[in-house]
Formats: sequence, C-alpha cells, structure tokens
Amino acid sequence: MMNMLMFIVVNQQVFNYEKIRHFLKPKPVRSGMTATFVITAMVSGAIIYMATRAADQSISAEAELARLSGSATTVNDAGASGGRAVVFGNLATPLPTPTPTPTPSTSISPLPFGYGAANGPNGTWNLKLNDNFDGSTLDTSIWSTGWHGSGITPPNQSQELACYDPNQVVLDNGILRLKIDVKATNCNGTRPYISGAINTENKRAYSYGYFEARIWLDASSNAVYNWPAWWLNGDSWPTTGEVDIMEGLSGTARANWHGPEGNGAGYELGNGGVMGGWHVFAAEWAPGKMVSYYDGKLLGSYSSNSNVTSAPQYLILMAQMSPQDRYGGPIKAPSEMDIDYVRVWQR
Ligand SMILES: [Ca+2]
Repeated sequence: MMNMLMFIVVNQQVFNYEKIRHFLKPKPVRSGMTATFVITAMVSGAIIYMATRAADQSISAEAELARLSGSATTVNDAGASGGRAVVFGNLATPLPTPTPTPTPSTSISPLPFGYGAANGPNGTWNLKLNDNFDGSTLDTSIWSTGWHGSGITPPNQSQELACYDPNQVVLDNGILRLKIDVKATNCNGTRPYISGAINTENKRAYSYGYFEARIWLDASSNAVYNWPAWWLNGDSWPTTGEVDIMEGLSGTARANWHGPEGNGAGYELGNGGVMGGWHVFAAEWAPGKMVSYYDGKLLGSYSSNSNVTSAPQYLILMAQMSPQDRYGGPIKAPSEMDIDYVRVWQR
C-alpha cells in the first residue's frame, strides 16, 4: 500500500506507520498528487515532516516532502486534546515505484499464524473465511454492524458507555477501524460515547475451527484502554458457549472461555496482558478442547467434554466501553480498535 511508504517525524522523533496512526490518518500518496492528512491529536507547536522512506528504512533530508509548524493556516487548532486540523503537502519528488510482489506459481491459501512452528497450530486446515478488509465498504454478505439490530444500536450490556453507530465502522486502506468518539447519543437512553462493532450473526456461524484476527489495541504502558473484544458467541448464553479470543478486561488483555457450566478458563495474553500495537489473537475450538494462541504461539488450553459446546457460534469484533470498575480498562476517547484481517479455518 502506498501509505506504507510514508514516514513521519514529530519534533525529531521518528514514528513508524503504526505509531502515527493516532496522530494522522494517512491517505495514499502518489507523485504529483496533493496529500491530505487529518490530525486527530498533536502536541502544541510540533513540527511535522513528511518524507519518503528508503528501502533500508532510513529517512533522508533530500526526501523531505513538507515541513509544517503548528501555526499559520496549515495547522489549525493544534491543541493537545483532540484538536482536528487538515494539512496539505505537495510531493516535490516522485515516490519510488514499488517492487511488485511476485505472483506465486500456485495459489496458496494463508495458513494460521505460527503454523508449523513448535507448539504452532499444525495439521490440515481449510480456509473458510478470509476478510482482509481491502474494499472501500464493509462486506455485508459477511458482516453486520452494531449489536442485534440495524442503524444505531444499544451496546451488549446496559452499563456500557457507548452506542454503536455504523458510521464508526471505517475501512481505511486495508484496515477496519472501529472508532470511539465523544458524542452523546441516544440508544435506549443517552450514552456519552459512540463506537463501532461488527458481527456475523445470521450470516456466518461455525462449530469448531481455528479463528484468527490481527488487531491493533490502544494501550498505555500498563493497561489496555476501554473494553475491546474479539469473540464468538452462540444464540443462548451460556448453553451455546462464548469464546473470548481476546478481550481487554479491566485493562488486561485476556482469553476466556464459557460453556454450559458458565465459566471455563482464561489466560492473560502476552506480557502480563498489556500489548498496545498490532498482535495476532487466535483460538482453536475442537471437540472437548479450547486452545489459545497469541502471536502464533500456544498460550494455554482447556479441556472439558461437558463445558465445551459444539453449538454454532458467530464472530464479533467490538470496541466496547464499560465503566472501569465494571469490565473496562481506563477510559480513552477518541480511541479505536483496528483490524487487519479475520480468518477462519476448519479441519
Ligand atoms: Ca487488511
């Protein structure tokens, strides 16, 4: 993607594309085009450079495209808390032509992350769902927005702080963004925030399989913000089960299982459950067994013939907001949960 060619320097600190997602919403940039960036948060007085990135990842002065300061007409309202501004930069020199990715001689379906590695999810897998969110709109043959309804819907639990609005579900250069904003909204009562969620209820449901998503979580150095979740759910809780492949529960990213007996088991994910940035969260659901994977590595497993259901479950990704003393981590808005892809395999 063209936007991966960009590098941003803010006050002499170099941020990679992932890090600057919360400063800027990059658009594809090509030679001769005007590039438009929307600044969602910016330190007052920051200087922004836009530059091309060389093949060795370095940045050079010659490649500098624009230099802007937090003044005059180029940056408006560059406050530290949620100011919005538009920056226009003209490309002075053409970007290098990307090297085309060689086309494999035979079509190879992606395999689960970590496949073939020690403790990886080995075996024979058939790809059943593969959404990379490459289109300009959500594929509604697979997904619906919100939670049990169309348009603006109430959240899952009455205590939650955000309504779900389809407008908060944005596809952006191959990334699905579930955006949280401060906006008082009515959905069976007025809630102070608005957020995004997608699910496959009545469209795709699975009994058993390997479920994987690459997700960007917003986190501080010691807590995941809000209550992001990537999970599976049956139609009648808890009899038909719930598989929480990843949820930021009270600031800690965890995997949790539920079944006919209620609670199953759970694990902290990663380093003490704190992992801002991009990670791959996956679970294998097999007869009598649940296995949790984090970045392609086996994290833990749970076996129970009575508490692991075979009932079909649908997929859900939601940027939930809950009071911190209920389910959520520290409240942060604006914020977002980003998804690069969702894949499902079955044996
Ligand atoms: Ca993608």
